[in-house]
Amino acid sequence: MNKSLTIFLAALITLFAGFQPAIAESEPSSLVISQPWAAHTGKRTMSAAAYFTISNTGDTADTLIGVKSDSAKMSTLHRSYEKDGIMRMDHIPALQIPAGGQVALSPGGYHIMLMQLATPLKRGETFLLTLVFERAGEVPVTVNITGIGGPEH
Ligand SMILES: [Cu+2]
Repeated sequence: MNKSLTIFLAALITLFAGFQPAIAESEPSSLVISQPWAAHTGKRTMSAAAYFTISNTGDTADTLIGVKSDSAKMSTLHRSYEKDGIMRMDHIPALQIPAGGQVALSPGGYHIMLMQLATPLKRGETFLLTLVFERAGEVPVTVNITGIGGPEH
């Protein structure tokens, strides 16, 4: 190796050694995700909703800012609401989980919307979601596929 190349490489290594990633480092998660479920779907159904409860046992609020899943082309956070007697739903960009508090995703309210499912959801099987939180980072969730009425049905 010639001398100038050695100096160049040394400079490069020094540069990278001093490089700090811009993203915040994840801290141990104080979030607990309980009873994740989604109802099974028919063969031609293209979308589904997933539900669970997020509890924040820590003393700092955290915010759900994204969802990822290989089981659908698009997975987003949605909120259902009723207007003029019609159920509608909206995409919401983020959901805050207060310190020491909990937020439930349940039918008629918040849910994870899965659009363009890769395969129909079969009762008794599971699929993986990755929740992305501002502080806790990525939190994997295994969702149980249940009957239409939820975990008890
Ligand atoms: Cu939805």
